[in-house]
Amino acid sequence: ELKALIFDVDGTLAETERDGHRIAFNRAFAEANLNWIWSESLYGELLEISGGKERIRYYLQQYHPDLMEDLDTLIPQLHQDKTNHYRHLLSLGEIQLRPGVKRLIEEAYQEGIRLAIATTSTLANALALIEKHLNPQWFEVIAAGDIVPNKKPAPDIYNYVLNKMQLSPDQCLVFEDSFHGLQASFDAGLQTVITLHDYTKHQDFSLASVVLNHLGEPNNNFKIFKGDMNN
Ligand code: XBP
Ligand code: MG
Repeated sequence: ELKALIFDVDGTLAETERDGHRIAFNRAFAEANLNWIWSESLYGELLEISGGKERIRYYLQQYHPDLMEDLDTLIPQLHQDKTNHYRHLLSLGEIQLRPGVKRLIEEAYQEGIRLAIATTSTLANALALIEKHLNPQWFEVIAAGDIVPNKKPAPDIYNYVLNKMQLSPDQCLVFEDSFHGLQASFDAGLQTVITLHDYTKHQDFSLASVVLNHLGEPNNNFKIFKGDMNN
């Protein structure tokens, strides 16, 4: 029996990456007088690495391996500045929810289906989006960022949510947008609905239960459907 829905944030609740996180990273770099600019296409590449701090470190290893700065100080500072810029962008209402997200979450809540968040991004960032467009109190667990040692594609964040809610994987349904997210949920034994967007539409989603363009109507084309979600 379905007891809970578990949502990823970035890419799933809203398309936060290109016009949100990416812009915030670039603002933090510019303020620190660093001439690093993450273009849309470069950012697509960098999304291979989950977590903002991890992403900056990866970028430096790839593109500025000669950098002499103390990265253990620089990265957390840049990332804190980036978080502030991101929260500011969200507070302005620059980032909207994806189609159907609010309706699904509201209706599930009203039906007594339990709700949770499982995200790689920083808690402050996840909350900024949820406070702006939804209601943090609807979610029994908001699991984010560094709360577990290993970020997605590791299953840790999903195992954490299952443990907190005292539910088994077959009582839950996950909503994700990326290959990394799907790997994480799959390895935790969970069934997953994927909603596609530009950064992830070419990824391999063969482990998903359903792959959709989005959760809205009327043009909610089924791309792939396999397995019986009622099981
Ligand atoms: C989201 C992430 C995050 C965001 C940036 O992945 O990987 O790192 O890009 O947020 P998912 P932070 O949707 O799989 O959770 O800078 O706060 O990490
Ligand atoms: Mg995501």
